[in-house]
Amino acid sequence: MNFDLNILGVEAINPGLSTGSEWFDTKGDVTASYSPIDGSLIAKVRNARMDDYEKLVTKAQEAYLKWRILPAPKRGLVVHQIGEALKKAKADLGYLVALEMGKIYEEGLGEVQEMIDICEFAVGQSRLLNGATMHSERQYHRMYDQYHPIGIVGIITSFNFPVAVWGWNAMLAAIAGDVVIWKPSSKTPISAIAIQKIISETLQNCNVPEGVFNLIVAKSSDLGDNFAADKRIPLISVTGSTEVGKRVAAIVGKRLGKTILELGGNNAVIISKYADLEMTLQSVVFGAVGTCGQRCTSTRRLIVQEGIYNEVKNRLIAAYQSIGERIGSPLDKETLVGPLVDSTAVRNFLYAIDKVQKEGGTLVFGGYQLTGEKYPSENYVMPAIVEAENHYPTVQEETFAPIVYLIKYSTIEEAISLNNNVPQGLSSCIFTENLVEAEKFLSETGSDCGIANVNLGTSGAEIGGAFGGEKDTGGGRESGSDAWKAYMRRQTNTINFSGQTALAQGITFDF
Ligand code: UN1
Repeated sequence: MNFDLNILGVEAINPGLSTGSEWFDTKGDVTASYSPIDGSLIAKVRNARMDDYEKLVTKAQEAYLKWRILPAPKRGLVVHQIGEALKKAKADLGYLVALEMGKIYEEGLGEVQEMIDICEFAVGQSRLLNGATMHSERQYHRMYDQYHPIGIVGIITSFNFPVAVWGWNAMLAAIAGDVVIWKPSSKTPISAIAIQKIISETLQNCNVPEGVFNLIVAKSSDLGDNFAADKRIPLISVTGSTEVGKRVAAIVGKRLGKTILELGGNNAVIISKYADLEMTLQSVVFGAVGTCGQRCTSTRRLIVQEGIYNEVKNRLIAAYQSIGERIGSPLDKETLVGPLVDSTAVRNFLYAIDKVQKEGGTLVFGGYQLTGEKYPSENYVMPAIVEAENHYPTVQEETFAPIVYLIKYSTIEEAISLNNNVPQGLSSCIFTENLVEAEKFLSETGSDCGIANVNLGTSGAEIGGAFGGEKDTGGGRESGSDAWKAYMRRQTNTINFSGQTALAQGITFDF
């Protein structure tokens, strides 16, 4: 590896707190970020502690008073400049994401592109923070709703998309007039530090007050619950496991704060006998093994029509065999699958493989750790294919690793019911050329997920659509469509220009 972190402004030891362009001497202990690729040290961070956090919140509160009165399209211009800065840094940042998270370079670039896309989306949205105008039931009254900024938005992100998820949240929050405090995953703090360095010049050039784009690197054990409990943060957006989401939501809920929850998925692909199998397999393989199975949208279950089950199984095994040759360093051009993020993830992978077999599953491919010269750390695994039944406890859980469960069905109704019969509800799809099946899958009696696709996979959503899911996935929506509304408070306004008092519902109250 001959990548120079200085290009992105990252130092050997970095402070864990920034309010935009300024960095603060944090007082916590130093933690190191190691690459999952080969265990080499990337850089270190001095964690923030609660007293550091207090300084940050004070700064954010002050900044909010200034930022919220800047007209939204002007805030959009700042976001436009952030997008330009990210474009310039795309190659280096994509590399750093690959280095720190372990996804292949191509996907690292894709992740940065996702951020650039949301910047462009947010710039347009900054002129479209529209509310509705309603007709009043009272004469000479006008009624409308409008959206105002909400205040400080806490953004808790996970390791698997170490930069893009911040982008989805922060760019919409920024055009909405909010200020953000970003707490990245402690597995990928250096990517967050690089982002902060990349945007800092832009923030200065645009005269953005310190305290609008804040970053705090801290241990969850120090900051986590305090952050969630802080009444000064009206909205907390969490991307991560269902377990983490439930914990944060309970704390935020207790103070009646708001949350955007984007949690675990258990995403299925229904493969109908009417599917174009060539195209289906391509999508399925990317969804199941891409990012080494570490997307919340990764394909975890294949629900296959019984008439084509054996053919799908055999072709899938053949595809996995060729993928097996392309596992290695994500920085190598030939690689399609990099390592898991750390040894805990490997343990969870092996544990799930073992457990599902005890429950009755049959391992038909992979499912083991890879060792040898080609694998410079202990984090590489051979993606697994397991024949299983939907109700097995392991199949019902999200294991953040490349395991795909093969499940048989006979009728489309049964396939839809299997798709829905898990606690999570993020992404789903059906491969079919049959219109009736496709429409059934998308109808109110179809998929119960936040994302439902026809003839394309479960992962790789575009930013233009609202992103998120139901049930244990948490119900939140980020990114496109009208997800921006979650970052604002709605106000209903009625103006009386009749010169008289008129009560609604025709009530008279004369005295
Ligand atoms: C995630 O895994 O947390 O649809 C997000 C996708 C990406 C985002 C994934 N656009 O797979």
